[in-house]
Amino acid sequence: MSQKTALITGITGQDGAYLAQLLLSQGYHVCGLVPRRSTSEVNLVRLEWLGITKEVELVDGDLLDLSGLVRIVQRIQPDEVFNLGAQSFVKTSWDQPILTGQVSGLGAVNVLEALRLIKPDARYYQASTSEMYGLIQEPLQSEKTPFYPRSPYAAAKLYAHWMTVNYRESFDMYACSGILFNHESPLRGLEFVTRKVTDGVARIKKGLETELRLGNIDAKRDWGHARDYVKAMWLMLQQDQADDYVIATGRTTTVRDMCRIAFDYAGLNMEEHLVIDPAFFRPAEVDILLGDASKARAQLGWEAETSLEDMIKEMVEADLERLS
Ligand code: GDR
Repeated sequence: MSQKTALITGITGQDGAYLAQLLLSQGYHVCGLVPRRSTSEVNLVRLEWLGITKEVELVDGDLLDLSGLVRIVQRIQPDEVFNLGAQSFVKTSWDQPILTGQVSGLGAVNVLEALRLIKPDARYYQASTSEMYGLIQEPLQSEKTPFYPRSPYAAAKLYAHWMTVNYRESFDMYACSGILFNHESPLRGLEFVTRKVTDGVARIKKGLETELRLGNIDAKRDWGHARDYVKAMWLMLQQDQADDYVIATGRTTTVRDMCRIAFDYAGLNMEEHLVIDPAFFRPAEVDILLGDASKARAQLGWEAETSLEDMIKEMVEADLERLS
């Protein structure tokens, strides 16, 4: 069989890097879209960390630029396209609601349009999110649970989600939406709470800081490992028919308890260091998320493999090493 070509938007992010690694191990030619503005350098730290920077082909392009996307699709003729690019930090989306709508919402439609025009038989993966459930309508969220977004980010992602469904139904395109619950790793950005915690714990352990400032520690999330979750993305594009899937662990934990796991692992007393700071509260909060991934288990044979404890341990260790 001839080599498959994949295009990943958001390749420089956590999921993009792990997915690129997985696809390379499967023998794909991997292209990654990188938005490059003026002289700013592309952030390759995650691809470097995994040692795969030289194995991927980086293409300059932007989710906001349809004609550029059309040219890229024309040139590389991708078999599979993974749209992971987004303004993905929920809190920032209240400060940048329009940019978030353009990148995380319309950006997906630009990719779908480029494929519809040039390569309608390409398989498309949309990075949808548990944030779309927002103010939860059912205690356990599945593909059938109604959505109730609680941030400009979630509203933008919901638009992209329905457009993915719509392109599948309108144009018979193989377009899938993965509704992924929170997924973390040592490659997670420092703005997200797990990595903020593991980095903060490592700094305190090394004597570089004395406190860790967090917002709402009563929020509960269903946290899995990004390395496990990118496998689900790939599996979704290998089926006979396109469909949407929830990807989650089925366990929910408060930010407080996740934080305690990190402090305990480092042999530190959380109460001595944790400070609650109103600056990190959000205008509207998603209080609790808990995913039901039974459809993915039954149809994709996918299951979360890494426990929260093992993941936090891996992240604390990686942060301690980074600081050494
Ligand atoms: P989330 O992730 O908003 O769920 O979206 P994040 O890690 O930012 O927040 C999780 C929960 O922790 C609470 N929290 C804090 N969060 C941050 N970032 N910083 C803090 O200091 C802090 N203190 C408490 C938050 O209020 C929230 O309840 C992530 C993103 O990756 C999205 O792009 C993705 O779609 C979803 O996960 C699934």
